Amino acid sequence: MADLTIECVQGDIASQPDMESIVNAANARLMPGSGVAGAIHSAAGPELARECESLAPIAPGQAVITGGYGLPNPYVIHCLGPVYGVDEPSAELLGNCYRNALMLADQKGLTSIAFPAISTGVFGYPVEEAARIAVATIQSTARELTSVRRVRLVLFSDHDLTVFRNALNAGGNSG
Ligand code: AR6
Repeated sequence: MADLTIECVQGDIASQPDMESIVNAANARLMPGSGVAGAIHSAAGPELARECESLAPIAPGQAVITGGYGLPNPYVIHCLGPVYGVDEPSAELLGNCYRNALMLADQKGLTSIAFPAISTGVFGYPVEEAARIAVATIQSTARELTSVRRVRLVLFSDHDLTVFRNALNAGGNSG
């Protein structure tokens, strides 16, 4: 499809009220953790963990969807990123996260989705490589999307924002 907007912003994934869905950098059990998973579960409240129980465990690259509960977003899409150096092939598994999350949002008829930098925290994925994979996968999946129109990449640090913006610019987009 023609008109997919991809943007990079600095911020907290749990504070993106204008997005219909946000992505959780989950663990296999879909339980609250640190980083992104901690922020999402604490904002959503305990009902999110209860819904997650019936969907777990998930495998690296997989995505599942739940409600957002106390979050400002109606939906959360939970992805399990690869642990860098452990889950192989890591680039393919990380790409699968972005692709599967986008396809799931699209199947639900959602128009917007916000991603954190999956796997680049506790799971140790180098941010430059992760940014290239994220941008390339979003761009290559774009033509299959029928309802998703806006993709936001939410980066926690200044440095990560610069890296993702550079990857997006190198890929021929602005943001
Ligand atoms: N909003 C946006 N980005 C954030 C936030 C936030 N609130 N908090 C951290 N980041 P991580 P992973 C950045 O560790 O590597 C969890 O405990 C962070 O700086 O959340 O996929 C789960 O339970 C980093 O750049 O996810 C799993 O066990 C990026 O988000 C495991 O960690 C991802 O960091 C998942 O590890």
